[in-house]
Amino acid sequence: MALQASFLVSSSFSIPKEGKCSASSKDSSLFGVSLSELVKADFSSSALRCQREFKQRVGTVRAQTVTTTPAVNKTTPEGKKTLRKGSVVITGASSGLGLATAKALAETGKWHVIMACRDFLKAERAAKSAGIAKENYTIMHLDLASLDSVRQFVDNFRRSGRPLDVLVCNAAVYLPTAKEPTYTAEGFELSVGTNHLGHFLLSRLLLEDLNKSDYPSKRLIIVGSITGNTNTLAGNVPPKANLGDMRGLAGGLTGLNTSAMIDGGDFDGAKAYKDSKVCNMLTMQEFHRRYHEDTGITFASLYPGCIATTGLFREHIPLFRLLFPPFQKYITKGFVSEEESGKRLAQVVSDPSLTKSGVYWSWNKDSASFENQLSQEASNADKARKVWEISEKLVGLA
Ligand code: LMG
Ligand code: NDP
Ligand code: PMR
Repeated sequence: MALQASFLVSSSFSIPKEGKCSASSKDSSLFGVSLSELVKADFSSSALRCQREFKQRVGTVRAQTVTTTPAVNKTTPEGKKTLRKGSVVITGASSGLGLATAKALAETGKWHVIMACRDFLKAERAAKSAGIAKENYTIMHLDLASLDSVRQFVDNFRRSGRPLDVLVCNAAVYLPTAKEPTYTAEGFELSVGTNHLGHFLLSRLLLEDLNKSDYPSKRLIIVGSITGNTNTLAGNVPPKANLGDMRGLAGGLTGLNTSAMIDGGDFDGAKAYKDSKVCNMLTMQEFHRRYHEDTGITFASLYPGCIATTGLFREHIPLFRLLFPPFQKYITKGFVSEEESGKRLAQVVSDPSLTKSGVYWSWNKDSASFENQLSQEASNADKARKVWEISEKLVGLA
């Protein structure tokens, strides 16, 4: 229903082709140093330090035989090698950005999409109504609000025998009107538990599978957002993201003896969402620092534009849902259609020119991609390490 409603909304307005990213849509050189330079300068020593750890944890994978179809498996009569179909897992592909990305990739005929969704029937209906051809997708159950379900998904995926070439962590919940926190199966506040911790466990486990793939460009993508970045106007709309000293996260976000919020403050659903997006962007960078050099995997995040018609706003008050799309279209001009956002994320999945790791991608008003600058907090290496270390304890990896 939410999906149909959002399609109705989007088709009843004229949709501009390009999204504009407001304050953030400036070149990253605005701040003098590009993100890539920062990454090189700050992270080379920690990358070396982490190589050892990586070899201990993941290195054994290399010794195993790869049983999947070789990536380059056909030779055309002209002697050109062709690539097998890529295999991409997209979480939350039953609506919005995830569905649009699945459609964009499937339509190229070069990708098989594993739609990792919590509601099988909804996903099946969504795939059908989006017109995705049967042979181009598989739906597999994944509820990110349960760590058991994440582990079960990983087992099922491995049993399917498919290679993993790209993982897209896209699913999210946004609970702006909630007065009290709600919780995941393990008792973590639901927004951070789903958007960050569920994806954290999933991507840590599937790193091994990505590493096994012989696909020429392997990628792990975590969807971020402008609203988690306080170096933009949108990121300064209260409540602002702020992880503080992470005392709430360290306490497990239980809302019992500790706060349900990462910074230990009072519960605020909109802030919890924005904090979760900061965690997503920090996690991407920590992956990059720890594993890029050794694995060659590209780690990336992005802000796809303001897709004001998606199910993300389903919990917001009706007046907001009514006014938000025209506000973004005509006033901020940050609006982007679901279709356009899907093309953007599909680019980050498969475009041969977007292989750089450690990057937060955005698009300018002509829909051209550029490396954007993250806020101070969302690019703080110490915070990234701390989020990583606390999160691995919470999800049972350490
Ligand atoms: C808080 O709400 C929540 O309480 C909190 O829980 C959390 O969710 C947080 O950050 C998330 O939000 C704040 C929100 C609540 O209020 C706002 O921030 C107001 C902005 C909402 C965005 C919609 C703006 C709508 C502007 C209307 C423009 C329509 C334009 C069409 C134009 C076409 C022209 C060519 O508030 C709401 O959710 C309800 C929204 C109430 C709207 C109040 C309207 C004030 C409008 C002032 C703008 C004037 C613009 C005039 C435009 C005229 C153009 C000619
Ligand atoms: P939607 O609500 O349309 O899509 C979110 C998806 O996540 C749905 O498929 C939903 O499943 C799924 N999901 C929610 N909870 C779980 C769970 N526990 N387990 C598995 N899947 C779950 O929102 P969007 O498409 O807008 O959001 C996609 C991503 O884009 C999010 O990461 C969001 O933060 C990001 N983003 C969105 C922006 C926007 O303007 N909309 C802007 C910037 C970033 P179900 O269909 O079953 O509800
Ligand atoms: Mg925001 C100036 C540009 C701009 C952009 C690109 C966004 C994106 N927003 C902008 C501006 C403003 N917003 C302004 C000036 C206001 C005050 C009127 C405003 C308000 C606002 C609200 C209440 N905006 C919101 C909300 C939400 O509830 C959304 C949110 O914060 O979700 C966490 C939201 C968003 N604005 C955006 C984007 C992309 C969102 C969705 C957030 C996300 O998915 O991360």
